[in-house]
Amino acid sequence: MSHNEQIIAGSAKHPIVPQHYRYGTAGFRMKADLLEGVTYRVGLLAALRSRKLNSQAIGVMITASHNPAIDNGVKIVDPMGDMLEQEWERYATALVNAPSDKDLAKIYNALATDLKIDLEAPAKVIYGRDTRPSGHTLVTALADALDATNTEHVDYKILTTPQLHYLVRATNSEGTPASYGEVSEVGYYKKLAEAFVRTMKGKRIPQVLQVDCANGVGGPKLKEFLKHVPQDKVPFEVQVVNDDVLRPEVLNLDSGADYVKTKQRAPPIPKPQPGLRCCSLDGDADRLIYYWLDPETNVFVMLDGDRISSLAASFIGDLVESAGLRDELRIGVVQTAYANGASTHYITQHLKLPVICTPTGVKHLHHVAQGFDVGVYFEANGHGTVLFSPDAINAFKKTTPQSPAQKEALDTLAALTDLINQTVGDAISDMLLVEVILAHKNWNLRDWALTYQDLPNRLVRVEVANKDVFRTTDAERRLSHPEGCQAEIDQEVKKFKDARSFARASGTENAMRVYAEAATRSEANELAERVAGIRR
Ligand code: 16G
Ligand code: ZN
Repeated sequence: MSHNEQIIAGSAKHPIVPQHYRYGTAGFRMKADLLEGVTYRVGLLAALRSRKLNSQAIGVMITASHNPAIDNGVKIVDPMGDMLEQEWERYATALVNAPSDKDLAKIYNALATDLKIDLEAPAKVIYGRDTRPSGHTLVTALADALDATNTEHVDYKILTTPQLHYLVRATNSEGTPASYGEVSEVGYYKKLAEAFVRTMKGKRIPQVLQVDCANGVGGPKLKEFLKHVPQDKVPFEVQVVNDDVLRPEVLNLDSGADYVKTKQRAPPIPKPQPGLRCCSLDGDADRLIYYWLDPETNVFVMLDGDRISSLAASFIGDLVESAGLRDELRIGVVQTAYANGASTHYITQHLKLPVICTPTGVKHLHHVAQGFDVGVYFEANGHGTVLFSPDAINAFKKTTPQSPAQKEALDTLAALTDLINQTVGDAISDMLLVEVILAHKNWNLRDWALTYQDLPNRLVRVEVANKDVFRTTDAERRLSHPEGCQAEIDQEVKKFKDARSFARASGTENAMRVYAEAATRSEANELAERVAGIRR
């Protein structure tokens, strides 16, 4: 069979359900039964991308993160472990929407011609999936696309999303001076465990940490990670809860980082215990939220992505200062419009660090963070990481220390560059980072929460006929369309103290989101309702 015949035959085995598909913020994500044909076509695109980029390995991750168990999703990972280049999202959309198997082959060939891709060049794609049962079928469709295009492929089976990102970068940097680590899942654990022990420096954490894994892939992977930390070096007791991956229906059910962040309360199971330090991962372990019930007041206190971001910026900023590198390295924080105003104020006024606001979606934050030597980025929902530039890594390793304190700071910074996942937000790695910082500062969650006080806020989802009429500007902080809408929002905001509000179209569902914050909870609620009521 010719290439074309193979592509057409494969596509006939994995038919597409006709409807309009779009490669969005999270790749293609929807009910799993719509995704088989989509995944086949994504496989074709991943093969093209590898051939375009000198046969480097491209990743494909099959997950629907915090969504319900019946959903699934598929997204592409670029060679350095970052998200698919934006320009290519259009090509993905074009391929997936091909009306017939034959049209698919035509579009595939046209893309190869337009992008000057040699279809005979070698190509490599590696992939993984979360614990959703539908992942099996989707992986089969993907593998068929890779066989049809004569692409080498490696199935890493069940992984967290950040583990796949790690593996893509490790594969492409193997044997080079920029090697990112051993090319295996175990290599990932070894790298993190070694860096964790190195940054902890023998410190012990007296309190237990309870980790809610949303009954997703994070549970088994976290337990696997802990086996790689030498027994005598485990600095704390970890209780892994909600780690049932055998009953698919409980995935993300009343648990996980998204539940905690949106409901602003602890999962009902296990029963919340006052004073217990807790954190939650999401279904594919790339988001992290901390919380506890303050034992003195019995009030639920949440430490979200903004808190992790400001904690990391403060700790790393101080280390860079002690390392004598403050004038050499540019440190900055990247947030979205959802960042609590109090966190932005704390970072700019107290930490004296610049903050840049970008549109929602990790790819935007990641890209801007790359402009700093130390770029801290987190979405309020707990997805984020810290990026170090080659200059920064070099400075940490090559600077000759003039004092024990400077040496200590340089060593810790160097270890942090290994502890923190440089490809994408990683809940396990971020959790270790938070633990290291709290241990170094000798803080409990109350100390952390006291750094600043969040402004009360409210997020509402608004059903609209067509979300696409709502267009934003200024990093989603203002509406440019429909005309006049923004003026009405401004009018409402003016009526409240310390208030801010914005409306934006969701990138993952057909709905609008309205965010409001104000001096008191009731004012934040009222402002959100009023802005949500502005319809065109
Ligand atoms: C996706 C994004 C997440 C963002 C969310 C916003 C990635 C990996 N994920 O889940 O970062 O917060 O979309 O959803 O970029 P929305 O547009 O529906 O509000
Ligand atoms: Zn996720």
